[in-house]
Amino acid sequence: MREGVPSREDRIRAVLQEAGFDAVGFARVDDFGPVHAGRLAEFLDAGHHATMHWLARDAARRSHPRALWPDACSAIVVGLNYGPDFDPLAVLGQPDRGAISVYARARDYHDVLKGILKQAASKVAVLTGKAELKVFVDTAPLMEKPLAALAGIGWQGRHTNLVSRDLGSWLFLGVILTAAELRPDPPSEDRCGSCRRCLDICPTDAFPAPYRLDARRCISYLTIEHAGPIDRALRPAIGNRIYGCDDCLAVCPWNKFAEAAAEARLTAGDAVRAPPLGELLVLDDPAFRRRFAGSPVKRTGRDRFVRNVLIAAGNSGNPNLLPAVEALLADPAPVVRGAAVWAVARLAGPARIAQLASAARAGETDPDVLDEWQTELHP
Ligand code: B12
Ligand code: SF4
Ligand code: SF4
Repeated sequence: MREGVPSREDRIRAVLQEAGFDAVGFARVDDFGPVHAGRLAEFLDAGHHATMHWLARDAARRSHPRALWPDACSAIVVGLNYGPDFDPLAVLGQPDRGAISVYARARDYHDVLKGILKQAASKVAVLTGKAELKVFVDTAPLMEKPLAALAGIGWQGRHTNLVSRDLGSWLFLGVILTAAELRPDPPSEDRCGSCRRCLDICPTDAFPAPYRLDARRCISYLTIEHAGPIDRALRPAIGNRIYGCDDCLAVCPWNKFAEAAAEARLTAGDAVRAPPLGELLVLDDPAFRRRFAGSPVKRTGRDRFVRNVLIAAGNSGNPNLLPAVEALLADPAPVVRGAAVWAVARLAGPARIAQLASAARAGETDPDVLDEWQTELHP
C-alpha cells in the first residue's frame, strides 16, 4: 500500500462506520479453526442447547463459515453498540414491575442491523471487487462470536458473549461473508484475567464452567425460547425478569468504557421501560401485539409472555395482583393456566388454592396444568 492511500480494508471500514457500526473487523475464513466445531459438538452432546433443536439440526453448517457458503473467503464482522443510558439492574429492585432485557427494550435489532448492513452492502461489494456477498444477523447457522473474536472485535468472555475493549458487553454482531481475500485483523486476546463476576452473579447458576453456558438454566432461554412450563425449581430465581436477562453482561467491568447507544432505534421506548406487572397480566392477544409491535418481545407470543409475567407476579409478594392472577386460572392457554396456579399459591397460600381448586380444576384436561394443581394441593 502506498503511504497516504487508504487500503481497501480501510475504505470498507469507513463505509461501515459511516453506516453506523461501532466496530468493524476482518477475518480469513480459513483461520476459523476446528476447535469451534468441537466445542459446538460438546455443547450439543451435553444437551446445553435445551429445546433449541435448530442448533443441533444445523450443526454441520454452523461448524464453519465455509460449510454455510463454500465460496466464502473473508468475513467482515460488525458490532453495533446498544449500551443503556440507565442501570439495567435497577428494575430488579422493583418487584411490581417487569424487567425486560436491554436489547429488547428497543426496536428489533435484527431489523435495525440487517437494514443498515444491507444498505451498506452494495458499496462494500464494489470495494471488495466481488459482486456476491452474504449478510447475516443472528438467525443464520453461523457462530458469530468466535468469528467476531477472530476478526479482532473483542473476545468471548466467561459469560460466552463477546466483550469489546471499547464497548464492553453491549454490542450486537453482524457478519458479511465475501469471496474476496481481505487482509485480516489480529484476533483479540482474552482480557477476563482473574475476574469471574459474570459467573458469580448468574441467578440460576447457568454456567457449569467458565465459557460454557447451559441454556436449560439460563433465564434468557427460559423466558424467550422455552415453550412449555418453566422448571419449578428455577422460578423463584427468575424474580421479575419477564423477557431475557442482563445480569452477566451488566456486571462486566469492561462496561466502564461503554457509552450509551447512538442509534436512536436501539434506545428504550416507554412501552417497555419497567412496565407495571398489573398492566401486563391483562393483555389479550391483540393488546399484546399492539403494545409490542416492532419490538423483539413480540417473538414469544402473548401466551408465553403472560406465563413469564405470572412468574414475576408470584415472586412479587404483592397481593394486589391477586385478582388479575386468579382470572388467568381460566385462560384458554394451558401454559398460562399452569403458571397462574403457581402464582396464586405464592401470593395467597394453600388455603386459597384449596378454595379455588374445585371450580378451577373441574374440566381441566391438560396434564401440565393438572400437575401444577396436584403439586400445590399436595406439596
Ligand atoms: C443460541 C443463542 C442464544 C442461546 C444460547 C446462548 C449461548 N451462549 O450459546 C440463549 C437463548 C441462551 C441466548 C441468550 C442470549 N443471547 Co444469544 N444467541 C444465540 C445464537 C443464535 C447462537 C449462539 C451459539 O452458536 N451457541 C452455541 C455455543 C456452542 O456457541 P458459543 O456460545 O459461541 O460457544 C462458545 C463457547 O462455549 C466457547 N468455549 C467453550 N469452551 C471454551 C473455553 C475457552 C477457553 C474459550 C475462550 C471459549 C470456550 O467456545 C464456543 C465456540 O468456540 C447467537 C447468534 C449467532 N448466530 O451466533 C446469539 C447471540 C450470541 N446472542 C446474543 C445476545 C445479545 C444474547 C443475550 C445477551 C440476550 C439477553 N439479554 O437475554 C443472552 C446472553 C446469555 C449468555 N450469557 O450467553 C448476541 C451476543 C452478542 C455478543 N456481544 O456476543 C448474539 C451474537 C446475537 C447477535 N447477532 O448479536 N442466545
Ligand atoms: S443471561 Fe442471566 S441467567 Fe443467562 S447466563 Fe447470564 S446471568 Fe445467567
Ligand atoms: S464479567 Fe469478568 S469474567 Fe465475565 S466477561 Fe466480563 S471480564 Fe470476563
